[in-house]
Amino acid sequence: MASNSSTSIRQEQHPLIQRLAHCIEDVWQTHLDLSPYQLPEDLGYVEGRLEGEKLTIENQCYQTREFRKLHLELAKVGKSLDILHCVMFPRPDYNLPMFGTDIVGGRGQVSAAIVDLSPIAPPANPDALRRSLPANYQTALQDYTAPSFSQPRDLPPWGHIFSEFCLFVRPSDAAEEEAFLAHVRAILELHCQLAIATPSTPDHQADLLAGQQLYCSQQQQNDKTRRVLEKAFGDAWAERYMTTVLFDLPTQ
Ligand code: 18B
Repeated sequence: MASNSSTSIRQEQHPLIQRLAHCIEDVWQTHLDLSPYQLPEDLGYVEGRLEGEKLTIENQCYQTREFRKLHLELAKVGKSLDILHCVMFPRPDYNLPMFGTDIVGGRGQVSAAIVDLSPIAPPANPDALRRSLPANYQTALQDYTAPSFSQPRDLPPWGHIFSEFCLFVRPSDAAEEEAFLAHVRAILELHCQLAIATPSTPDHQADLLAGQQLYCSQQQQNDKTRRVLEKAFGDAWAERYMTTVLFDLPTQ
């Protein structure tokens, strides 16, 4: 599945990132029927320079019956920063949450590891602050015990898009890295299994698109991501990349 170039960047990355990338591809291939997805031309493999260090980005993208876009991205900034980014965008005629995960590591240590199934549908109760997960996801996630970590991290102000089940930590040792990997695999398998069992319901598309729009506009406010891209490629390029590759919306 991986191209030769992605094999090479991967071999140099933090072991947790290599293993998570492999895990995501494995779960996708096992559970989903993948077709190619065309990224904007010139944005599949990108190189820039960040304060003298080379920034390399490699993207893999697929689509399926239920998902408009499955995006797995690996990025490397010199020897100091390794990043894995993955988002699964549902088609708007499927009432599914957004799966997202991000790992940021450098110099042997992972500083941020986050995974969530984020709610997209309008809240069941109009007074509720958060959008809501489909009932079958809610039940499955309530029944599942997530591992605990010694260094949980606080979400930034734009992070209200995430669910109550969001896990955001700094893994403190090899055992916690292992636990994070197992947790992402469990969440991803659950998501793929529930997604393929979910029927298409065309009548909620406008609401579901609005939910994805909110998710993307909040993620676009992540200044830490933007800064890395701006320093290597400039402001306009970073804006284009964040809105067309990382957090784009369906064109319909
Ligand atoms: N992200 N991340 O994907 N980000 O893309 N990421 C950072 O230790 C990149 C997602 C998320 O505390 C950091 O603080 C780059 C998805 C959250 O203010 C850096 C790319 C999710 C934070 C980057 C990338 C997500 C965060 C700082 C493109 C969730 C904490 C690391 C390849 C589903 C934000 C640190 C905060 C942090 C960089 C979340 C450097 C360049 C899908 C919440």
